[in-house]
Amino acid sequence: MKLYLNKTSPYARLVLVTVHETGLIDRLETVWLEPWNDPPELLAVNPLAKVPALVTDAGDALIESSLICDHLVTLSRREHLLPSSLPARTDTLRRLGLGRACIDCAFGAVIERRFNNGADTPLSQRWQRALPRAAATLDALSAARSGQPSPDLGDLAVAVAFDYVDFRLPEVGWRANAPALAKWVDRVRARPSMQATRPQ
Ligand SMILES: N[C@@H](CCC(=O)N[C@@H](CS)C(=O)NCC(=O)O)C(=O)O
Repeated sequence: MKLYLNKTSPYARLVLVTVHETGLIDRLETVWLEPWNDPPELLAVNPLAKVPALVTDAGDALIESSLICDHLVTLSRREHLLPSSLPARTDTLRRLGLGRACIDCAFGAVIERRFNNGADTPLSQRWQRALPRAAATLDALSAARSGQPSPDLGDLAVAVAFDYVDFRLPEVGWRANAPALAKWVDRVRARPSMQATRPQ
């Protein structure tokens, strides 16, 4: 398998963390590139010029981080990461959706700034305001997660999202709203998969 990615993308990080958690790291070839430059090798696998993109062993190009993670979990048969039966699957998908949406808000706010000479726009402000609210919602779900021996895909998405917020938007201050979530994120963040993929 070949994964196209860059160092700071939280979407790419979620996929790379999942590669570690599924035990598939030895089967992975990585192609590091800058998507904003529209590199031809990325365009050949993703016409939208975004990372992550995964080319499977069968030669199929997959895009969209959540879908790539779903593929990796299925391939690895590590069911605890994304259970196949209800209601456990719904519970994981609910947190995966919230975590991924938080990545959208945080990444969107950072990109808005980048394209406006570092200034916040109404959109970037709106997305930053959403993050503490989402943290409060996730906080209520975190107490049940803290008893789990290992994280699922929902936990990984949430941890990647709020680690990215701490890295790029420390002023958001989501922890005050969400002490249980903060504790759980810190525990997930200590895992080798998260440590090996820290943005720099
Ligand atoms: N919904 C996509 C989002 C991917 C995405 O926006 N990636 C950024 C990471 S830097 C990117 O490649 N942006 C380049 C662009 O938007 O042109 C996913 O979940 O994989």
